[in-house]
Amino acid sequence: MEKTIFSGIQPSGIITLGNYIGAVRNWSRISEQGKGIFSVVDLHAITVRQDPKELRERILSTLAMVIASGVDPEKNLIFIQSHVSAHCELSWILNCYTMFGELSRMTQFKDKAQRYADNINAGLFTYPVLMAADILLYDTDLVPVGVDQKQHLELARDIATRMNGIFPKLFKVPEGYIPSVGAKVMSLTQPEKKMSKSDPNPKSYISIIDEPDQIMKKCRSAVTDSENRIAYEEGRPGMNNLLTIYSAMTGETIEAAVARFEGQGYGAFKTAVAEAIIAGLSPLQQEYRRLMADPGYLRSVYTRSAEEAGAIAAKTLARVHEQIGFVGR
Ligand code: ATP
Ligand code: LTN
Repeated sequence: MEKTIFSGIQPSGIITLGNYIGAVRNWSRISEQGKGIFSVVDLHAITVRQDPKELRERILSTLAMVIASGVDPEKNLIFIQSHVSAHCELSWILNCYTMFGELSRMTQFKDKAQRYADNINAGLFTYPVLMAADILLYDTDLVPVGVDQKQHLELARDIATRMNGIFPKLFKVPEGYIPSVGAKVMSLTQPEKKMSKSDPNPKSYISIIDEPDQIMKKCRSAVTDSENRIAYEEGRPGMNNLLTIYSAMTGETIEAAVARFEGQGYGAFKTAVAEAIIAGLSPLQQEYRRLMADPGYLRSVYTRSAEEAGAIAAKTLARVHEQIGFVGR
């Protein structure tokens, strides 16, 4: 049986090198093992305030970036979450089988509640339940994500397992797929924090559409340390992060990269990291520009994908309604 792969990305900024290495580029790689269903999760994005005009533009540019990153729209579905209403419908049902205490333990909620202290809305709290609905609607086998989503994925598995205990075989329990290198790319300015596309400081991240000279500048000013030795070691988050990025972009192991740069200064190393990023992103950037110039094509991808995804999701939702005791339409 062909595997189903599902993942999502928020249109909350421009896709960063962290999103790309940790998640999106793996979408195309593992979707070769089966059917990929990928979503631009606009419903998740509004858990934080968004400007409507910017949000609309970002939903489309995020979709284009996903395609440019290698996900083939002929073989996979790439849709906009709000176009498939079953996500909200299943989310409500799952809410009733999710405990307040479980959601209170989610570290992303605790972090975001601190960061957006003036807007701790109920959506921010129940965010992981909507994510569970996204995954469970498609009887997903594999969920490619960065390590920051591991806790949410565990919760989705817990909800599925709990409901299966009440309603036998209701859901398929999904597995995560977290890459061995680059599952958590760190901020360039505060390397103890993860690189995040909604970081207010653009120097902290590399967006996948940054120009070569911006990439060079950001890498050269990345925070490291004063050890002046290129090595992957405990307690050196800035250095370790640059080595991880280099390894992820070139395919060379971290050990081989350390050997290659032995005895060289930070300047030469940072330049080489920037060059590896520029070379790796260049084909993607060309494809992105081509796609953005063709809104009709993007529209055809998200319309067709939402139709197909909607049909699968409707079946799952009907199965859930039936088992929990609702009256069919
Ligand atoms: P936001 O800053 O708005 O919270 P984000 O940059 O954290 O967004 P998401 O849209 O929440 O990005 O995540 C999309 C995917 O990218 C997820 O699978 C997530 O695990 C992965 N991801 C996000 N940041 C990183 C990172 N720094 N390193 C590796 N993977 C990441
Ligand atoms: N919460 C994820 C985005 C996301 C997702 C999903 C990932 C929403 N729904 C379903 C995998 C599967 C995040 O990256 N913050």
